[in-house]
Amino acid sequence: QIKACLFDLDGVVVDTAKYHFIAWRELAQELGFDFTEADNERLKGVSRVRSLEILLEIGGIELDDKRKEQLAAQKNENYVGYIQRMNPDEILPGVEDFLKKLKENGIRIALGSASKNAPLILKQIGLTHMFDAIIDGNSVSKAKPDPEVFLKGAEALSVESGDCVVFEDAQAGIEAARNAGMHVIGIGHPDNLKNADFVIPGFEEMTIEKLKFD
Ligand code: G16
Ligand code: MG
Repeated sequence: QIKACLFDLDGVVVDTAKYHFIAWRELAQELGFDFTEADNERLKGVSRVRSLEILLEIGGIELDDKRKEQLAAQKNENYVGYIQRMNPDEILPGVEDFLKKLKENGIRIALGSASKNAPLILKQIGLTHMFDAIIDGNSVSKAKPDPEVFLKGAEALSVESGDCVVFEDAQAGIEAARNAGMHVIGIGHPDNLKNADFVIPGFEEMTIEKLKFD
């Protein structure tokens, strides 16, 4: 019996990856190299600091920690400029209806995101009130595939891991959910999401009836 649903943010509730991409690409260009959409795939679900390291690796650039901190802050300032202009139209199709159905059925809802900007994004899209707990990059110290973010979510909701389902669009997030001992539904294409209970293209395909696992 499923008692709680835990949602990743970027790629599950909203597509903030496109804003991350613009902001990272601007930084790369400033540093004198190009950053493609294919490169951006490597940053999905990955923390800000680690994302910068991958970006610098792509550009073949080595910098000291102080400079890295400056660049991460600069990228974030730029990124926040984009998300400050987000609105409820950017909620991915079917998400809001599914959240409402969960509430009607007494199933608890938590956010489990790597982003430190998660509270701002939820505010901009008007969904803050739908979440019973918000666990984000400000409250975790270990990145996915470490299970910390989802274990904290379950704890905040007082629900056992085995009674939780995680919705994830990144392989590291699927692994994190598995490491937490939770069920996991992939959002996207099955080829990119190994080890999920099943994969759906989006929430228009999701129903309460599908929350049954043996
Ligand atoms: C999101 C994105 C990542 C991003 C990370 C940290 O994770 O998928 O690309 O690097 O958050 O974001 P910020 O720089 O805002 O702290 P998730 O877990 O919501 O998919
Ligand atoms: Mg994600």
